[in-house]
Amino acid sequence: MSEVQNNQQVLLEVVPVAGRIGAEVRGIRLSGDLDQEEVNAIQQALLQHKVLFFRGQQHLDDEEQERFAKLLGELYAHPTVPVKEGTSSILELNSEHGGRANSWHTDVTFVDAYPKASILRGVVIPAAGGDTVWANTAAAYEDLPQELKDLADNLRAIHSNAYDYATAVRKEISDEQLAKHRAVFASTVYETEHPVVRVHPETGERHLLLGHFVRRFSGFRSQDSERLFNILQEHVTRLENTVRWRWSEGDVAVWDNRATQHYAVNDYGHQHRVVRRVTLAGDVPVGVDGRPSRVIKPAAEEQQAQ
Ligand SMILES: O=C(O)CCC(=O)C(=O)O
Ligand SMILES: [Fe+2]
Repeated sequence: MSEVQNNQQVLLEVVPVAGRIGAEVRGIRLSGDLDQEEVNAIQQALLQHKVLFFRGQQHLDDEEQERFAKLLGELYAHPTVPVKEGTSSILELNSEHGGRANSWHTDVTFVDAYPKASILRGVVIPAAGGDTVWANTAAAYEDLPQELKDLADNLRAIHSNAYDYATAVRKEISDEQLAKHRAVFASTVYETEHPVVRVHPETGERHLLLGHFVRRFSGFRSQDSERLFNILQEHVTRLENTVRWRWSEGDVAVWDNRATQHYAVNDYGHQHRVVRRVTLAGDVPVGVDGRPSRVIKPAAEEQQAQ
């Protein structure tokens, strides 16, 4: 057993929540003042369990959430959605302003170096409903028959922020609000080609890299793309590969965004729900052939102009 694992055992109580993904971490008060051993133990637990839950962190405010996040990596601001006022990187999802992420995705995969992790804090939580579900994209790959693995290993997919918003049921917000949200979210159109199987830079595990930002597979007709996407994506979201969290105010979830997809269940009607997210800078994925992702939009000239 490595020293880090020893430390993890000594410093943190890590209790798995589901069989294949997710663990609750007990006995730690999150802050920007954790020591290096504690930070290492959290990083190790995160690689192992892919999403960690910390209850009872009501003492955190925006600033302290960012200070804690900085211990795990470099803060990353969303490329199009403005950060919450007074913060350097916080994205607020407020149910009253259309912040209902009820479709399966990995955060910000329309850029090449998308975030390596997200840290989400429950601020206002409905009395019932509003759970979040995460899926293990390595288990999804491992479940595939060898022939499908071979196929996926060689596929590339185009991800874009100009995706089909109408696929998520958004009856709680008006068409006007939806149009406003879309105008901000896709104010600059991003398009990136990623390998469909990403090799994790720290664990070496293979992951299906899909989710709702995928537009099509490179070189495929759209109908073929759609059918094949559904086959692979359904392996990700099989209930066996998921963990579901019932939030309380003050809970914090940290996920490895290179190893998971997530879905915010929109079952709480007009009750208020607010969560605040910090993301950490990630690196450019590589496929099993070692080929990195490739930016398509904005084109190099446009990037310089911005
Ligand atoms: O509202 C949630 O629980 C999750 C929203 C989401 O997709 C995110 O924070 O990245
Ligand atoms: Fe998300």
